[in-house]
Amino acid sequence: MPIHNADIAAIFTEIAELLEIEQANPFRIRAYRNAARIVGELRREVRAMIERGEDLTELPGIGDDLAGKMREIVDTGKCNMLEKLHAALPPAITELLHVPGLGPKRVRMLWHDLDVQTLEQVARAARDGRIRALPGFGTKTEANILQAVEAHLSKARRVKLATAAQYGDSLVAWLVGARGVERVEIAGSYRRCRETVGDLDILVVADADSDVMTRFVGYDEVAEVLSHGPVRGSVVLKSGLQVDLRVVEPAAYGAALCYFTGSKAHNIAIRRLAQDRGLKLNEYGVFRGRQRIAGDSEASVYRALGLPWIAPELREDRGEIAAARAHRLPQLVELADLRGDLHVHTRATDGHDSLRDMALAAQALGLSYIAITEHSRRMAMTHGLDPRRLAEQCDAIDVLNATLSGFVVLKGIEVDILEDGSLDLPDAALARLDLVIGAVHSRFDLPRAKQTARILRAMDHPCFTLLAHPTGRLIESREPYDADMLRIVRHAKSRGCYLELNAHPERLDLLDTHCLMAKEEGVLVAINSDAHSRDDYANLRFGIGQARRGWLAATDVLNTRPLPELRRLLAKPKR
Ligand code: DGT
Ligand code: CA
Ligand code: CA
Repeated sequence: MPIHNADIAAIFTEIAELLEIEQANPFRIRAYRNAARIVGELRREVRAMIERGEDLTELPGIGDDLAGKMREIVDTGKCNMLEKLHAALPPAITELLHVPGLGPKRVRMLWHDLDVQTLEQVARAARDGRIRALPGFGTKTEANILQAVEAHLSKARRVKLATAAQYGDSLVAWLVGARGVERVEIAGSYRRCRETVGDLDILVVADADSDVMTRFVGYDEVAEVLSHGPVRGSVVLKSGLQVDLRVVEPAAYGAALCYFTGSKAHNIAIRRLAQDRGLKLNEYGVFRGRQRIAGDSEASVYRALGLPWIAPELREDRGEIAAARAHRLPQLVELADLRGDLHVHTRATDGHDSLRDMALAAQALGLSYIAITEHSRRMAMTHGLDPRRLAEQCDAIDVLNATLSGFVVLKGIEVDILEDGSLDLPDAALARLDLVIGAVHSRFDLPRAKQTARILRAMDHPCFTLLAHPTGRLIESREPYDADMLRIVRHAKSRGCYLELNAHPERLDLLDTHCLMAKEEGVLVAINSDAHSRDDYANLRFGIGQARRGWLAATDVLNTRPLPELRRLLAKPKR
């Protein structure tokens, strides 16, 4: 079975967690956690690297032992060490770890001191008041645990878009190889670029005698076949992701694509529109009486309803139909519109590649500039820059720029916004830079008024250009901090600052609704990769998806500007 990076990362994370429960050596635990992060963020498939005979130990933090385990996982789908850890611990222990607020330390105590091994047992122990008696727990923690366990028990698992893309891309490649297949498209929330997807909905156009359904249920990664008929099938992959497949005829392809792309709310709204015109719309086409008048392409379906084609990312029933009717749909930004990337790390801090390699890789992708924006000194664990090291990097950038043609590296910093809204580096150090990205990396817990004031004050700094990952959330694992985004957007406008849409798959921050807010307030958004290695530029694709969900056109995006115009926008006088 083809193993993806997300599978390897999940195994390493689980090993780290189980080692922590076993109270193993902290360095060992850390090594697995780091490896999980490195592999998880790697944009090249490890499987392909092994096939090409590349040396895995050249990846940062990966020694012989971890490289051996990666090969073992790719070859066998399993890791002997994890199996051994599992054998020594109760089976549901991993699930306990996935409840927010239950780290390895607490899970160990629950297991050791109360002998609870499953989520249901934890809930019962909480209801019986047995958890509060444990050292360091108390009634409040007990109530929180109960709430989290109950929420976890009822919540269906969703998968991050970038992870779904790994599974989806290789399944599509497999299906395309079936006999008589004309096209394969992933519809559903995936096509709408939602930040997480519940399942994949795949649409196939194929001849009547195609073997695509057999090939689908016979895919190596299938763990369970839920249903299997001539034109529809459903499977669960070994990763837990469900995939629904529909085979359609060419004449109905557009209507089916429309139907299965959704959203449900959008579908309902356009079906109503069809009814108003005396038409019937369903997954097979648009019908007048019994005659099909459209359906082979999406454009034909929308045309029959009197509308221009609407991009999938807009189909959430958030005003796109009225906008389409009024011919006021935005010309949405595309990956090819980006001229540069304004948030890039190198191995001077926690990145993996050199300054020069990061520049050359961006140029190879067709970009014409990047900004190097390392962490500042407060981020000690990333080896953040102090004024002296920042100055050295600026000198190195000057030297590099002299050797490049048709490409420019800008000088920047991702400076910490301290709790009081001041910046983590002195003014003199910031003054030499082309742009200053400010970021909140601490005190996510400040009350709303304080958090908002902190960010507004940071923007008052004359050097401040761009607010990094403005909400601070991590998808499915950390809530946004509490701040007044409308005030922040308006303050950015008045101070000549911009907002970032950070394209890192864990972040996708700004949220889509904030993109629209920024657009309406006239604040440009920078779609940045936050690349920590050359391969991370690939993440820009997901940032573009999120920006499109937020209705952004190329003109709403800062880094679609050619360099001279960008420089003018960055140098805007501030007071
Ligand atoms: P997900 O999978 O939860 O991330 O979200 P979707 O949007 O992919 O939803 P899913 O997989 O349940 O269904 C795929 C599409 O099928 C959905 O976007 C719209 C369409 N669909 C599903 N159920 C209904 C329905 O009851 N009515 C209508 N009009 N469309 C539906
Ligand atoms: Ca779906
Ligand atoms: Ca589905």
